Amino acid sequence: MPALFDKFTLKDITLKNRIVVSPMCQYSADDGRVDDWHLVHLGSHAIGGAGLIIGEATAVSPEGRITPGDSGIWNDGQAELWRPVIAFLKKHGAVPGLQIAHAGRKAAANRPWEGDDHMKPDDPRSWQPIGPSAIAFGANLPRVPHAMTKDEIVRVRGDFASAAKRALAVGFEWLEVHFAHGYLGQSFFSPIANKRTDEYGGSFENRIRFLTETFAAVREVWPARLPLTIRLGISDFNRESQPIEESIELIKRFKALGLDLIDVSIGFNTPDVSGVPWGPGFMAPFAERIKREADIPTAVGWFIADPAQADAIIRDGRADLVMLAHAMLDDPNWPFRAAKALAIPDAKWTLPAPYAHWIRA
Ligand code: 536
Repeated sequence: MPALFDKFTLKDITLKNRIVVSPMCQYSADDGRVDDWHLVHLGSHAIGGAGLIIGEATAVSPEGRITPGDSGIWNDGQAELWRPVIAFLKKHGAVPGLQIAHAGRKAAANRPWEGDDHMKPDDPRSWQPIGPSAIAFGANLPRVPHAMTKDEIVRVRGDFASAAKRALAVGFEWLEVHFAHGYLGQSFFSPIANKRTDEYGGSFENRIRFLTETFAAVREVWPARLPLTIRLGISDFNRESQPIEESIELIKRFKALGLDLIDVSIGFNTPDVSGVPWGPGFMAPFAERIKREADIPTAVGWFIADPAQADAIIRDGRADLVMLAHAMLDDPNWPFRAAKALAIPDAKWTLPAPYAHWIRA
């Protein structure tokens, strides 16, 4: 079995190790436009030694933003601004990836540090959220979404494909479609959020239709030589959630449509997350089951911070990649720290030469 610091090849892309910087919303873009904040934030992780760095959930349309500060890729000008970020990541040995997203009924929220709740509907910065059904998430996100028409479903599917085309044009080499955390894609799959009575709701076949059609539209424009992944919320860990067996069947369908890897995450379609078995690496056993039953490479995250645990997840074959978020903010040089902890030879060369040459050990 490989280990944390072994290479990983998927399609034509090889990562120098199994450490991935998970997409982390910065809520710091102006009209979807990334800037020097994103360059320094993501650049610090390239310096730190991560193999793959995935840019934050980036909206495929203006109403798909979680907050007014989300990055967007619904026009070419926004896409162009990623070029310096991509160039820096590549120059320092990290593969540049992007997560494309639509927040659905969880859209039009305040930045977390400004309330983490829906903006007031009469706030001039706000907009009408959309979703599969006119059912609010609840709690801090009480706004009732507009139930999407079929024309809107077709439009958003096209928005995802256009976003993927732009991501490719500016040089991203890895693309992740966000179908987790109660956002639009995942909310179509969830019987909690989706009560439609047309061909996009009800049965398993109907609830997966928006996701499979959207994924197929993205795969059509994203080249076969580059990895295309999905972050899927496999369960809400409550009685109303779709069963995990349905998620595994859906992953098999995605695989048949050209999915290269599944990034295993949680549903979060309701504010009540009391059933989630929280703890460092709690998703790893689910990733392992999916890897085995759907026969597909997996990535897994959630509170993984201990190098020995990250290494064990790879060595035990539970996942092919580990996704780190909080741990990377705690220490952007986490890969270097992990290399030392795991007694990797020449650990200091996890860092670029201008840093490594100073380090004695
Ligand atoms: C983590 N989050 C994920 C986000 C933004 C908000 C925080 C995303 O995917 N864009 C999270 C997910 C689910 C439950 C708690 C925390």
